[in-house]
Amino acid sequence: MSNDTQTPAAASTDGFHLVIDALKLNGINTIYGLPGIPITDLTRKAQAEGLRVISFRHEQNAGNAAAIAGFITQKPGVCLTVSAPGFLNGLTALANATTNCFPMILISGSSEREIVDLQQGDYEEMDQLAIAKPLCKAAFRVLHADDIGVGIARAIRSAVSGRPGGVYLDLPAKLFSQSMDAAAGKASLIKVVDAAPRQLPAPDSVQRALDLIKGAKRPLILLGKGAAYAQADADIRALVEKTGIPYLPMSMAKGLLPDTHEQSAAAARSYVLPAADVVVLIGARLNWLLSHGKGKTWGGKDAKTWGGQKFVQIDISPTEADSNVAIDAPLVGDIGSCVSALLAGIGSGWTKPSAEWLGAIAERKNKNLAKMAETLAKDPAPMNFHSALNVVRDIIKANPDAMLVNEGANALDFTRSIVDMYKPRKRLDVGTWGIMGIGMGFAVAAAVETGHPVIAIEGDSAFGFSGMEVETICRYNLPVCVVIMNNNGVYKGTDVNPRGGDVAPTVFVKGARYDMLMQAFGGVGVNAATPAELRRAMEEAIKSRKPTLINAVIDETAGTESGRITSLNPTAGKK
Ligand code: ADP
Ligand code: TZD
Ligand code: MG
Repeated sequence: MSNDTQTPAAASTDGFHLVIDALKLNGINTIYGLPGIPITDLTRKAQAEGLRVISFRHEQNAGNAAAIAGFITQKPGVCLTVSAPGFLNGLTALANATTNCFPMILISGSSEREIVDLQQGDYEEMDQLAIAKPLCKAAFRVLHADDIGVGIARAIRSAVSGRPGGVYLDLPAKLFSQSMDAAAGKASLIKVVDAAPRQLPAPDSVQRALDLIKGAKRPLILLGKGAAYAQADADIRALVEKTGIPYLPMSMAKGLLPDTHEQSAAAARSYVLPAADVVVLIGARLNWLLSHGKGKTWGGKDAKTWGGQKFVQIDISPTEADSNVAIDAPLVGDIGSCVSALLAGIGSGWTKPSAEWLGAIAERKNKNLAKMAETLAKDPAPMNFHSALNVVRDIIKANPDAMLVNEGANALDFTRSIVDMYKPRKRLDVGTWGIMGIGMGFAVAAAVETGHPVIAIEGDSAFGFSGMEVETICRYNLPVCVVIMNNNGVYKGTDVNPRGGDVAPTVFVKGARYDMLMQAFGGVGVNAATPAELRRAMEEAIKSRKPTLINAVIDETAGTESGRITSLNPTAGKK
C-alpha cells in the first residue's frame, strides 16, 4: 500500500474505487450528497462507475433523502458529505434517522488525522467521529484501504439489523488515494449476508400475548411506522381482519391497510384510546405521540395517571417495553415473525370482538366522518385548509400509488386527518421529532426510489427549510408536485408586534409567490386561489410528471398555534 495519488495502474485499485465497489457489491446504487474536498472525485467516479449520484444544495436535504430511502427500501440510504461543516449539516438528518429508526449511512470525508488530533488547524478540521457517536447507532472510521470492505459491511449491518438507525462512517482524505493490488482489494470486500436477520419471538412470549388478546373485551391494535417499515403488509392485514380487532394507524402507518377500511378506528381515536382494555402495539412506541400511554388521552384522571389498559408490544428492541407504562406482554422480534406467530396461534376458533365494542366505535366514527364530510363540502373564500385538502384527498384517492410528503403544523395535522392513504409506505412526514425541513429531501428520494409521482404538502414555513432543492427537483426532472399551504407564516399570518416596527416572529411576507421559485429553474409554477384552480394544477402535474410548485393561497386566519399540539406550548392555556 502507498499514498500514491496518481491514477492506479491496471492491476491496482484505490480507496475511491474500493468504496464504490463495496457499495455496489451490497446493492447500494444511489448516493445522495454534496461534493467538495475531499469527496468531489468520489462523486465523479461513483457516477462513472454507474452509481446514481443525486447532488443536493444543502447536506441536510441529502441526509433526509438518504434516511427516507432507507425507510422505503429497507436498505441503508447513503449520504455523502465533505468534512466539518458539510458533516454537521448532514448530522441533523443522521440524528433524525436514528430517532425514527430509519437505516442510513452518513459518509463524510475528513481532514488529516494527524493534524486534527493535534488540533493544528487543518482545512475544515473537526473530530467528526467523536461528535457523531452520541447521535447515531454506530460510528466507524477507516484508515486503510484494505479495511474499506469491513467498514462498509459494518456500517450496513449496523444500520439495518435490530432496530434500524443511522450510522456514521468517517473516511479521511488520505484513504481515497491509497492504492492497493486490485485482486487483494477485491478480496477485501464483503458482501453482507443476511444483514437484518429475522428474529423469532419466543413461543412463551407469543402465548402470553395471545392469552391477553383472547381475554380482551375491548381490544385495539395500534400500527406504527415500524410496522410500515417491516414490509409484512399481508400478514398485518390478515391479523387485523382475522381477529376483527379495530385498529389505529400512526401517521406513517396510514395506508398499511386502506384508511377507508371498515376496521379503522382513526375517526374515533378519542373514544377508542381510553375505552380499550387491551392494546396491541405493532412497531409503535408509547412516546409523546401517544401521550406516553397515560393521561386523559387514555382515560387517566391526570397526565401522570394510567388508564388501566393492558399492553402487548411487538418490537425488535428488547428494551422498548416499560419505557412509559408497564407492558404486560412484550413480544420481541421482527414484526413479520411476530405477527405470523400470532396469526398461527389465533387458529380457527377465534371469536371476534363484541358487537357492543364494534358498534360503539362505528357510531362515533360515522358521526365524525359525517361531520368531516360536511366541513369538506364547504367552499369558503378565501380557501382554507379543509377546502384545499379536500382536493388533495381526491387526488390521492385517484392516484393511490403517489407518494405523499407532508410537513408543517396545521398543514401537517389537517393533511393527516383529511387525506386518506390506500397503500403502505406512501405517507412520509415529520416523524418522531416533528422536525421541519424533511420536505424536499424526502420528495427527491421518494421520486428517485419509487418512480411514482410525489405530492409534497408543505406549510409555507416548513417549505422554507429545504426550499432551494426545487432546483434539484428541476435538475433531475423529478415528478414532484409541491403544494404550499400559504397562510403567510408559522401557524397563521395574523400575529402583530405590539410595539410596531418589525413584523411578528411568526409572520412572513404577505401574498408571497412561491410558485415563481419553481419557474426560476424551468419547472411549472401555479398560483391557486380556489380549490378548482388547485385541482386543475394538481391533475396536470400528475399527468405531465413535470416538476411543479403550486402556491395554494390559504386564509391567513385559518390555522391554530402549533396545529394539534398546542398543549405542548409552555404557555398553553395561560394567555
Ligand atoms: P410511530 O411514530 O409510528 O408510533 P415509532 O417510530 O415510535 O412509530 O416506533 C417504531 C418502532 O418499530 C420502534 O420501536 C422500532 O424498534 C420498531 N421496529 C422497527 N422496525 C422493526 C421491525 N422490522 N420489527 C420489529 N420492530 C421494528
Ligand atoms: N425547527 C425545526 C427544525 N422543527 C420544528 N418543528 C420547528 C422549528 C418548530 N415548528 C413546528 O413545530 S411547525 C413550524 C415550526 C417552525 C412551522 C409551522 O408553520 P407552517 O405550517 O407554515 O409550516 P402552518 O400550516 O402555517 O401551521
Ligand atoms: Mg404557514
